[in-house]
Amino acid sequence: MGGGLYSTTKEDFDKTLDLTRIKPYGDTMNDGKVQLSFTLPVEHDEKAIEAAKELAKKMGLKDPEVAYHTGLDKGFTFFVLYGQLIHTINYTEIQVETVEIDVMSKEEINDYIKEKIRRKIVILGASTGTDAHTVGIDAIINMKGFAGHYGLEQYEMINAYNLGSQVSNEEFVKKAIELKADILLVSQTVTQKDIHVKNLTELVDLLEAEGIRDRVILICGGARISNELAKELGFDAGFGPGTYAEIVASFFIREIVNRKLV
Ligand code: B12
Repeated sequence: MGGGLYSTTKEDFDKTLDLTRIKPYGDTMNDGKVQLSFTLPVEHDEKAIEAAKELAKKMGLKDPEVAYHTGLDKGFTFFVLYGQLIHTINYTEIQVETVEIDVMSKEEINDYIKEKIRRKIVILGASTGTDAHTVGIDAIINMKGFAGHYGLEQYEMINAYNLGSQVSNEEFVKKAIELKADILLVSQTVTQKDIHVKNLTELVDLLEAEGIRDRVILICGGARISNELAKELGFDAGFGPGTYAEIVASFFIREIVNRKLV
């Protein structure tokens, strides 16, 4: 019966994985299939749908299809499109700066502090500026932790203070001085118009102005924070999604010892 419309077998599909030329995977290797969504500031009509397709083509999508469209408000239309990306990238040339950490358990962290630091360490955390998102910083600090990983408040050798959200940089620095904090943990979730960059840079400037930047380990985190960005902004490290208390603690306890801040 072969040769008909439905006679394709697995063998007919491209299976070549070339890491120097990778593109998105939909059903089969190298098909380039992607889904994307965006809003255009125009009325919801046929012309808008055509405009969305044209834009998708300019983005490098072959045969774009508008799978969903809806008027959001007067003069705004939302689209979901499918298409095949024509571009590839060389995966073997990509270099990412991550924090290389040998992650310790809660018990190992407490033992390390007892043995090498020989006093409790003080941690101060907050979601700063206008940022109202608390779940990230709570996940790291609050006793119950996140996804089965206890937060820093559970650690016998750590005194953790969580100031919550919308804490001004001034207030944060004031508290850091008052508590003689060893570690500062800053969470930034909202990145619209690069507000996080402004906020984080301002904090570094304030710490420098108070003469305490070198006396603390300064760490930030959030869904769109990378170690690379954090370092660029003058932080010691940055952590993104999937971070747990023990990961960041494994970093900062070693950093305290390495920098002789004990
Ligand atoms: C819950 C939520 C809210 C709640 C927050 C309630 C609260 N008490 O936190 C409310 C309703 C208040 C809210 C408001 C807004 N939100 Co909101 N919100 C979310 C939502 C749905 C979940 C965020 C969350 O809790 N994630 C779970 C935690 C565990 O993840 P996480 O923060 O990434 O944390 C992990 C890591 O990043 C890391 N981490 C985080 N912080 C730190 C800090 C340190 C030191 C370390 C080491 C690690 C670390 O560890 C954590 C655990 O692994 C997201 C969408 C989404 N699904 O992600 C939008 C989202 C974050 N919100 C968004 C926006 C735009 C807003 C508003 C501006 C909306 C508006 N127009 O009013 C306001 C802003 C208010 C303000 N002033 O900040 C955008 C942000 C876009 C951007 N990149 O800027 C998102 C992505 C939604 C979207 N797709 O548009 N939001």
